Amino acid sequence: MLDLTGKNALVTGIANNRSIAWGIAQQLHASGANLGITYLPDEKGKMEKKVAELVEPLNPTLFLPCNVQNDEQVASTFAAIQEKWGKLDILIHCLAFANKDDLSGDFSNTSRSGFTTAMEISTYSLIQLAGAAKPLMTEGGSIVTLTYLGGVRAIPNYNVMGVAKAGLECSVRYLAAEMGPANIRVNAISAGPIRTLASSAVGGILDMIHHVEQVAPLRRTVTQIEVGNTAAFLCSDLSSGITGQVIYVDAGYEIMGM
Ligand code: NAD
Ligand code: 0WE
Repeated sequence: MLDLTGKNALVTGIANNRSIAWGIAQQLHASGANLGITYLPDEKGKMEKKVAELVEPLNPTLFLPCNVQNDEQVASTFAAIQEKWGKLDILIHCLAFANKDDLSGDFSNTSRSGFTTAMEISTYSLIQLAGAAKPLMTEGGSIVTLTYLGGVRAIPNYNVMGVAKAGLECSVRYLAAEMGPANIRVNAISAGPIRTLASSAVGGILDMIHHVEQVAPLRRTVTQIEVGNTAAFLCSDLSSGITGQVIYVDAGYEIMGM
């Protein structure tokens, strides 16, 4: 059975009740995991308050600010895990960012700084967090990140994020190869389009969702909870033979040619 009792899980990427990370956190909690939650801090402390209220019912035993562009915040996050938990079993990497200008128009207009930003926050952060998690995963572990089909196919407007996701999926393979001997598994979930804070800021997302509803074998999109259930599986012993993979949770859309 799917049982995560006794497992310590760090979940990044919760911004609100539509976040994919929120669906994942709920399903890890339902499976018995002990949760640590990080949030992206802002100047006014609004995000801290909002996320704290949201996650309270999941009884997190760690709640920390962690902007992946800030090395000190990343270091204190893992220092707190070491101090409070002693070991880490599960890391959920569920964050991405590109400048809005780089998510429309000609891909060939992508600036050097826009490319760097997307790669640093959306791709390097997995390598960074996995590297910090590795020494704490003393009894093995599971690392799960979120990707999108735009890393494999040319999806209109996904542009520089597609390059970032291709790098992310490749990083999953290199991290899995490195960490397998320590019984740390690394996998990605490729989710179909879901309305979230990040996706709603993108023009045309509703049309894309409508298209998926017509074409995907299941004739619908997926929910954050369905992604959360696959994440719980990938974090549990039920998936003990799976590493380095990209698993599609997309109502089957990826298999279709027309
Ligand atoms: P979301 O806006 O709820 O989550 C994105 C998160 O990234 C936010 O919590 C934000 O605070 C965080 N973030 C951004 N910059 C950060 C930084 N510098 N440091 C720390 N955190 C930072 O949107 P979401 O759709 O739930 O996105 C989560 C993940 O799922 C992303 O990797 C995204 O690419 C992926 N994904 C989303 C969809 C979709 O359609 N929504 C589909 C496939 C994959
Ligand atoms: O990965 C994503 C979202 C990525 C994202 C979204 C934003 C919007 C607001 C990264 N950075 C930003 N920066 C902002 O300022 N998805 C898979 C959702 C998504 O985004 C798209 C999509 C889909 C689907 C962008 C263009 C086309 C399709």
